[in-house]
Amino acid sequence: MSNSALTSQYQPQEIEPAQQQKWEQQNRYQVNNAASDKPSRYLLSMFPYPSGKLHMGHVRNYTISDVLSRYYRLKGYEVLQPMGWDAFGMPAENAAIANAVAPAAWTFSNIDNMRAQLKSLGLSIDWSREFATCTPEYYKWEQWLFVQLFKKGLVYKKLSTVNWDPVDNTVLANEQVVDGRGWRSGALIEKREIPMYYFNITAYADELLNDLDKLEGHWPQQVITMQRNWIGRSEGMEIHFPYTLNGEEKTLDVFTTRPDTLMGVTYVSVAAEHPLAKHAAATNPALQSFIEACKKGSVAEADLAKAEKMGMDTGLTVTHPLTGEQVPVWVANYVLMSYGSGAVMAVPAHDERDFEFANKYQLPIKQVIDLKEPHKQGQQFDATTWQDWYGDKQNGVAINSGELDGLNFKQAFDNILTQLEPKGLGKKTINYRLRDWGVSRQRYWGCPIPVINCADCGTVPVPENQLPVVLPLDVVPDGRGNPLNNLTSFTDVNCPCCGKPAKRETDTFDTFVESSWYYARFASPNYTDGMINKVAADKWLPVDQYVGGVEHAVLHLLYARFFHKLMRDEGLVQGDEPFANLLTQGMVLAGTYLRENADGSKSYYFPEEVDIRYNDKGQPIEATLKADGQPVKIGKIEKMSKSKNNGVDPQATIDQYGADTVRLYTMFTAPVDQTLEWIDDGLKGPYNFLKKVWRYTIEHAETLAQQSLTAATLSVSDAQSLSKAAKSLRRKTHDTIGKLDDAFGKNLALNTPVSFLMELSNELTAFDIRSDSDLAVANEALVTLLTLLTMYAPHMAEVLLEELGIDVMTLTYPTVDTSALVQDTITMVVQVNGKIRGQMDVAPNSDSEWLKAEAKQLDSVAKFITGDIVKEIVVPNKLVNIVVKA
Ligand code: ANZ
Ligand code: ZN
Repeated sequence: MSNSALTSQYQPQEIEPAQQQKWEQQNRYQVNNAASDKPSRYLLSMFPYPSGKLHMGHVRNYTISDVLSRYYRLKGYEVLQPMGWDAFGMPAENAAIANAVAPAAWTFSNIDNMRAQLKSLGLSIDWSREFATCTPEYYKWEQWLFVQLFKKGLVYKKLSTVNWDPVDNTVLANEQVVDGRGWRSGALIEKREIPMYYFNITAYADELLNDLDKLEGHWPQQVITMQRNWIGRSEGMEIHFPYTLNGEEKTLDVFTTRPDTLMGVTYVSVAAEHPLAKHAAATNPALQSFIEACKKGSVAEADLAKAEKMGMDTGLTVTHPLTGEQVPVWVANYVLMSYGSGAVMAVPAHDERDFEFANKYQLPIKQVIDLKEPHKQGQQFDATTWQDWYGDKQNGVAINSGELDGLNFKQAFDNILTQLEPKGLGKKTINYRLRDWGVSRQRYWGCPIPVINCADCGTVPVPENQLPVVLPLDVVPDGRGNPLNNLTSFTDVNCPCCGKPAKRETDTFDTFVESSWYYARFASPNYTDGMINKVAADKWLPVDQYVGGVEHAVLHLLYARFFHKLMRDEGLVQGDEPFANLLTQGMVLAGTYLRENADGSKSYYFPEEVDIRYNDKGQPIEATLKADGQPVKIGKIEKMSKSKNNGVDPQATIDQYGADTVRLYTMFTAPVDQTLEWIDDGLKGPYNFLKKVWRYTIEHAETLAQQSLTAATLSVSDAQSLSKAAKSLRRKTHDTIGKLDDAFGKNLALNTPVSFLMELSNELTAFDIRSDSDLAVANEALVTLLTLLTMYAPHMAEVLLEELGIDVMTLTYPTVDTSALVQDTITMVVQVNGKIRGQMDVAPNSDSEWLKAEAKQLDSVAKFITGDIVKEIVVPNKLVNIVVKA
């Protein structure tokens, strides 16, 4: 029974912190790893980098998984929703350089701030599982896995090129190189080759590709496609072009997906780094400088595709494997050393890049594919429409190709293979665009790579009983190299093999390593006997629903999928995939206000700095700067970002309206996977909705108290004899229960339920209580509304349910009373010549003839039937229209 302690005013600032404190004291959202009869559900949002401040993207991300978590709890699931920190990475080092504060101190104080902000959102998180990836308790286990993989040969060391800043004596990440210069020193960047560690992800390429089939329908199609393209499987042939060098027989190997065009090869092109190019350059200074120029440019594939085709003849030739003719070898800037074998058999008639190149350097073009399609028959090959001739494996047949003539792609492929394979000049191969994953970073703030370099024994993994290799914390990087290199207490060790003095590796892991397995660690975050406790992993994994930004569609998800398979092969986890379902939430956008400066640059202003006039749709139409009263331009609606000054601070918004309103607003404004355009004014709608529900509940509680009734025991009896209005409210109540269930369970539509709840609330507050049974119906509607609202506005909904004397600990998802959904009468409109003249209450789906007769008998209708009836139209369950001759 309520003893109404609540005021009639909705005050989120009062109730929210109190609720959060209560949940914490009750350990409400803590789950354990013991077996249970309840089904389990693991909901995970991509964990944040502790930058220090929550942004709206976080709010949206975490609210989505929280609403789902609360839904599954109501449905009787045991729900795990954890939170942690992706805590290594460059921003901490940059902050250290700027403010001379140790990265660890900076990171942990940021974590404290962000944890408090997350808690103020009222997320139902099991905080007992929280961890930061920068702690040795966590990264010990990725060092351990690295050592296992090293032993298995799934990790190896290879020379690779890095950006070297010769002034700061440091390796720079690509984003630290601005216009070819170091971001701090301004020095011209050089390329250097240094040894790096690689994870052999290509060994899993086929599995990573094939298992995408299992995710079909559970992940956004776009993400699956991006993963497929990134892995980039190509089936083709490796073809060998023989040549003699200094009396030695050699072959130049090319990878091609179109061996059927072999007879159209007019030259062969190799990458600038190709050994044959180097060989030719030794005696050709012009070629040497061309090769040097090629190396300077960007190595990004996208840039190469855009760059102008450039090349140079090496003067060397190789032998065509079918005709025995000599084919010239060119160096070309569009050939990648890292793909296939770094050499291409050029077929300018049927490949766009070769075509462009051949035209530029006047190399011959030879058509070797014709099309079976009748309209193409006999048409002369036209260089400008070469695309029409290219790539049509289904319809193309070989021409100008000797004995291959008339064969289609498949036939030509097989024919060439049978000719070349016995001579060792060709074999079937599969190539992947995917490269092995280079994980070495020459940075301090990361997980130390657990190896020791010994002059005698080489690369020695740190023995398991010496793990973790702990990162020293009392270090402040200054931007000049990795400070670990100067820390002899860290570097100087004895070789675990021979005992002689050796050097510890100072490179650290790419931070993608930490984020590749955190989801699994959440099952047993404090486990000290291994990477993952198998019992816990079996209970919780895979993640049932993963929620995050589409910007992680390629790398993070690919690496996590790879790690899951590595851990599976270590016997740590079951199943092949880490994330059963994926939801990629849309970005949060906001309007921008700016001025264009004389030099073409733009100054962006915060909305607070601007006076804005809105039209009645809430769109800004005019803005002036408060400081000078002069106009500013209303810019585009863009992703919230620091550079555009259009970020809305979640904390300020929570302080003003309360978390429940912010949660409702972010869920209700747009479908979860689409962009959300933030409009401050928009918060008023959900806020007023909550206020109204609050007021209604307080009044309802008073009514119950006056009659010595309780909400928990009051129930609707004899539902069949209710008034029409009461039946209609009951129908709305039960309809809403079902609709929300569908929205959550089937479509992950989290926006529409809010409108359904608002509709239910409107119908409830408009409902006139005239009897005891009416009161019971209103009570049922209200309890249902509040129960469903616990998902979106958990603080307020729980406080109000308790006010009504309902035990929130045993709350379950309401069940639909299907009998309440049955509509025993419906109201149909009657028109004469299209004008509404009356209405009638009838049984749904009544017979049309009967309806027409009934309609004509209504007094209000009959008096307008003044002439002959020419037509009678019945729209089932809606209207009857009688057309009368004038
Ligand atoms: C002859 C040919 C004829 C080709 C034709 C295409 C069309 P995907 O499908 O992406 O695997 N290629 C091979 N190695 C290369 C390298 N290192 N750098 C740049 N290009 C390279 O691409 C395979 C095709 O890309 C191969 O098939 C080869 O050109 C080229 F009508 O060989 B093709
Ligand atoms: Zn040694």
